[in-house]
Amino acid sequence: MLALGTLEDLPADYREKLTRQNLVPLWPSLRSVLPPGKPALRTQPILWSYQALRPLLLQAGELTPIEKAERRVLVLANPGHGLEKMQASSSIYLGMQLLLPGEWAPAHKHTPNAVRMIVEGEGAYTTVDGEKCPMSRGDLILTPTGLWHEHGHDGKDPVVWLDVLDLPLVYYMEASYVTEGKAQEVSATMNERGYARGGVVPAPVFSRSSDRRYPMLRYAWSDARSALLGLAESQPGIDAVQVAYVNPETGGDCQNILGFSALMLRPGETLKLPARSPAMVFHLIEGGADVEIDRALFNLSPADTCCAPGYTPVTLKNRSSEQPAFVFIADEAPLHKKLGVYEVRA
Ligand code: 1HN
Repeated sequence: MLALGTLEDLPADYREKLTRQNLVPLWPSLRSVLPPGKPALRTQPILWSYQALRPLLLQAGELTPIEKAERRVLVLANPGHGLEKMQASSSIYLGMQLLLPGEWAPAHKHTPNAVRMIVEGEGAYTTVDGEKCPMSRGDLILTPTGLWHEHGHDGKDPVVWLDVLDLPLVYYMEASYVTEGKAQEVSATMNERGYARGGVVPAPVFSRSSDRRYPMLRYAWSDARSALLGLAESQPGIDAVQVAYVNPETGGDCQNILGFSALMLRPGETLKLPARSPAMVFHLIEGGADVEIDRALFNLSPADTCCAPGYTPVTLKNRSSEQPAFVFIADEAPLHKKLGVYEVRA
């Protein structure tokens, strides 16, 4: 590839004239915005150990009352983007949130989409669009763009969950903002019960289809886990024992920008994922797994979280030859597919 002219090749007075007119020559920067063959990846493979972050999160509970935090979160930031950017990847934000017994995180709605993956503790709930969603380990709760949400806690022990948002992308788009509100009235609990069996959906008065854009807000871990075990048992030849969290009315991704799935690594299984353009996040729900990303090797224990840049092959390995391991995955695939830049490399 031909070497292009640099800024220094240009006379200083010419460069000054350009700057004064808010003009920039493209050629000195062309190779860096359009590198050959593969993008320049800022996202680094990073592991956030739960054992290391948990005491710091609990300490935040002592240092900062909920009224002074609104959301008490330690952000899982990728140093490749600069910690202050609060990004795990180009489009994924991750944070570990702590809610203590009796605390309340007030209602608001915002343009970025969020999901919560519950990590530990019982008795907390989040109310989304009037639906009260109880939180237990492994449950996935959606807070799609524009829906009111608030969190409460009637239990006895601290509750922690992993927040996954498309905030970096929406912020980059200059489209990120919040609206504060008052406590919601609970109008429904457990709407998801109507969708608890694949293939049958609520059809009131025979008029199929819900008028809700997000008909299902809570995906119980007990259901996802038994779906994975059932899949492993009924289809022993399947490449990957994986289920996607989808909109049960459309079968499509459950949110617009990020995709979510759960993976079971069978005892002794090693799973090689091809290099794909979207970045990915892995959060271990149960068991023990090794994750190899480029030259990085992470040994995940339960509640550990790691991220992989796009265009990079990933190998997942169950450390146990007797027990399955269960992994929650978030990725940027819906975004890449909608924008037409999605790639899988052999
Ligand atoms: C948010 O609304 C929550 O509602 C958590 O719990 C984390 C991070 C950035 C922007 C909004 C929540 C968030 C957030």
